[in-house]
Amino acid sequence: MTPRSRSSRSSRAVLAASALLMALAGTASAQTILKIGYTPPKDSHYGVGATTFCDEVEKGTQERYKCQHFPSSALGGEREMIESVQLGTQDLVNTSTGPLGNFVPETRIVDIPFLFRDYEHARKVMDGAIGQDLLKKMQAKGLIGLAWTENGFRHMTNSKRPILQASDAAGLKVRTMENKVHMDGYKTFGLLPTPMAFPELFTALQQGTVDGQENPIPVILSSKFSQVQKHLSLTGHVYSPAVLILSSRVWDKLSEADKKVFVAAAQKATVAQRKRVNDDEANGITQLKKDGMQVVEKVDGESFRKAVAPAYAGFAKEFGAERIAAIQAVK
Ligand code: EAX
Repeated sequence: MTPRSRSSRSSRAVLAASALLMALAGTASAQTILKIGYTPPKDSHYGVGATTFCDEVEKGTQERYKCQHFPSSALGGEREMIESVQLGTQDLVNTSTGPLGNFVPETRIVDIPFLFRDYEHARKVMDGAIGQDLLKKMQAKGLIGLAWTENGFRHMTNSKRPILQASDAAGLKVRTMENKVHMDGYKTFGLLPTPMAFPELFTALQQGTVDGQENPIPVILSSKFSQVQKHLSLTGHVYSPAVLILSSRVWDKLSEADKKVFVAAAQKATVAQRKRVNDDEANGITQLKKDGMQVVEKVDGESFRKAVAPAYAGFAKEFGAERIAAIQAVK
């Protein structure tokens, strides 16, 4: 063997090795890990929605995108997470509309108490032209609303007394989300609204900083509020939408094909998350009773509707009476 052929053979080997290294490095750098956060635990409607979304994105992009989950407020409350998604330091959030109106004022309209008749009505509005238009409004704020998921109809819990009608709610100090529309509405029930981020809520209930709170059954269940609250009343006083938001920093880098994958994945997440809401609504009350809660199932809803009716004048002024009417008219 001539020295020359030996050197060419070893340089071929070097080339092959470096090609292999490049291929390995290529694989590694082509995979993007997306950070997704939500306030309830992984075993909740939010976790189900997030997991469905991530599985679909992973499949649809041949694992070029994967998720890392941050459940149980590991990245902060919903306001903080929306801020981080806006900055691009967090990629995704599955959040209620609680603090969203502070970023995208147009979305506030869906937070009006007693606006939606039932789940069917609410889902139809969110999936229809009105809801889809609101998703688009987020874009100007660096937030890509991929799909409306769902939190659920909110009910009141407290440590003081059963709430059968609005007058029973009067005087209770109740934690609310950082949401002015909710607070304006709840004041008409006589409640003393105390806005607070979700991560602080369990301790506040435990220590008696507030008498009560309001949340959908899936949140009451997954956050174990039965440990710190005696009374649950099925007031269903407001629908709480949720939304899967992607940072525009990620969105802007996606190919057209990947954008379609992300949106379709979010729509599948919506179906899965709502199904879990349905299941929790169907089975959760029995569980909460077993856990020791006293549940008022037949609440005098009319007394609440009557109380909030005068506040609708203010809502009409803020959002336009015709916009409110358009939502109510969806059948
Ligand atoms: O979105 O803050 C709340 O009460 C929300 O319902 C909760 O974070 C789930």
